[in-house]
Amino acid sequence: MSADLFDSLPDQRFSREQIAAGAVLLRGFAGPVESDLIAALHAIVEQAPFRHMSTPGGHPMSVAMTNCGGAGWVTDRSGYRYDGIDPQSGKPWPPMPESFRALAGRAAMEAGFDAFLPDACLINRYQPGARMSLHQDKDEHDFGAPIVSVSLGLPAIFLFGGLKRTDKPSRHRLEHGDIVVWGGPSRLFFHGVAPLADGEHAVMGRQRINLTFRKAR
Ligand code: MD3
Ligand code: FE
Repeated sequence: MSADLFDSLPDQRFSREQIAAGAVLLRGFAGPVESDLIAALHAIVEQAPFRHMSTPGGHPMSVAMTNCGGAGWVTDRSGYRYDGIDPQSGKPWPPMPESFRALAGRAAMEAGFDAFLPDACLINRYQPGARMSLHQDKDEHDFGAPIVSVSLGLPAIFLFGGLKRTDKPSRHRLEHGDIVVWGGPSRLFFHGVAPLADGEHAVMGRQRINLTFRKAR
């Protein structure tokens, strides 16, 4: 039997790109554990289905959301906050799967954050046309901890601005398996997602899923 084609290549399954001060894009980092992530995701969504939450202004978001972990991000007429209870079921959010926690920890380590222990994982589902307007993530207590995001499914254009809402955003295409670690100065940069283009992803179908791991408390 011939040697495997890849035997002679270095064992590097991802590539690294610095996209801003403190922001590191690890292209393909989640690829090797894709099937574990998807299986765990199915189990979470069975207990805590995706739903369109409303902004404090009363507008339903185009992105559908759910959470796992001890703290879940929620928005309703009374504002944005982290809550241990899913308001739809009245029960705690599903626990964070070990495969999720381990992946987020390894990605943070690659970006120089040694002991990232997320207690929250917000799960965003984009169907074609769904978008997220420019915002900052400021509902967490410790801005010293990074945020780790994992993209699955259809590609999206991620918009990355600066500390001011009016800073012109750069655009980055995030694909299935890509992970970004956002720490240091970039942690409080304005960011968003352009309307999702229609398409069909071989594994995920007609959607994009984004997992964001946070230290909320
Ligand atoms: C940069 N989600 O859930 S992930 C969000 O693709 C959110 O669903 C987007 O923005 C998504 O809040 C972007 C990348 C991301 C997440 C949090 C950040 C980038 C960030 C916090 C600070 C800076
Ligand atoms: Fe955000």
